[in-house]
Amino acid sequence: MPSSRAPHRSGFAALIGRPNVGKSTLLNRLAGEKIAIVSPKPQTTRNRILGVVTRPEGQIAFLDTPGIHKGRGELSRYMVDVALNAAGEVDLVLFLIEPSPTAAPAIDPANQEILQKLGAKKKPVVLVINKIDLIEKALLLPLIDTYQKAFPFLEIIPISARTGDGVDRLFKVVLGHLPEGPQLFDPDVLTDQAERQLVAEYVREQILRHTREEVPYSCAVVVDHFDESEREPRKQPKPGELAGLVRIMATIHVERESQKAIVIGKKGQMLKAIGTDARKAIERLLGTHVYLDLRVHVEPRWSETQKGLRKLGYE
Ligand SMILES: Nc1nc2c(ncn2[C@@H]2O[C@H](COP(=O)(O)OP(=O)(O)OP(=O)(O)O)[C@@H](O)[C@H]2O)c(=O)[nH]1
Ligand SMILES: [Mg+2]
Repeated sequence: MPSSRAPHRSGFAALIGRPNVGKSTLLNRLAGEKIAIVSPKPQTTRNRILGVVTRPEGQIAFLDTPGIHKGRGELSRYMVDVALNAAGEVDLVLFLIEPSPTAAPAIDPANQEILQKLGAKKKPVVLVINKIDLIEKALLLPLIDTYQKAFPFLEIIPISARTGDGVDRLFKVVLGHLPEGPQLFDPDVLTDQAERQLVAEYVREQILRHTREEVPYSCAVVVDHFDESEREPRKQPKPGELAGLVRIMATIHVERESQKAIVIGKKGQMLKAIGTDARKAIERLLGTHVYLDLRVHVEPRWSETQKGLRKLGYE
């Protein structure tokens, strides 16, 4: 490597913020692949999700996290713990906010509280103002000014995770604050999630899309069987083509009979729609044909106890 080249840098950066500000959308944009599910509903992400971005000048391991919120129940406590623990483990925190298109550029109490918690972690923090595609440019400067006065941010970077505006610059700025060092992950590694986990998340994404009110918060998806015996591993399908077959059985756990009835729908229509949309997305993910068998099971109050969470894979 010529000596004039900048040194190779690497490290971990956590995406932290309130629910729905676009953390997972940003992770997917950075990684160039859909490794985290996204929805217009808050509290979509429930676990820490690794997304490794490898470039010639360096490698950043991003950790997407659940939105920090005040919610009742064990699941909310678990999610907030996951996020704050991730913030404590990384080299640098990316604190994401979304600007209000109308309100004065004040820091809302929820973000003030998160900033206090981040301050206690004593980690360098970059403020990322996301969704700038939604606001007038003129509103940005007063917002930056307000936040700058409230916290010693390393940098403040406006982006749109949806359009990609500013995301490349964000990567470069973050990398510049990471230590010199070798690659931490094999360059082929994109995430640490197993295909089974991704499949369960893709099914949950369709439940979030198709249902409303409490069902999204009360559902959990577990893949029970993942049969790859007809996968044809040697056959590399061309992009968009499917080769071989993967048979998947998954259970959608809800907390009440009434929720089960909603997820199944009249004459099974809802479950069919969820299954069809999930299958198509999973086929694109795996590059194989997919046979997807979904069942619905009532696991009373699973989100309210540690035991219930563990039973459904949140630990
Ligand atoms: N207009 C616009 N919408 C965005 C942008 N980034 C994310 N969104 C939308 O905001 C919503 C929430 O996005 P997510 O990526 O799921 O947000 P999150 O912060 O991961 O949410 P939680 O996982 O619930 O904490 C989705 O409808 C996204 O499409 C953006 O830059 N511009
Ligand atoms: Mg998310």
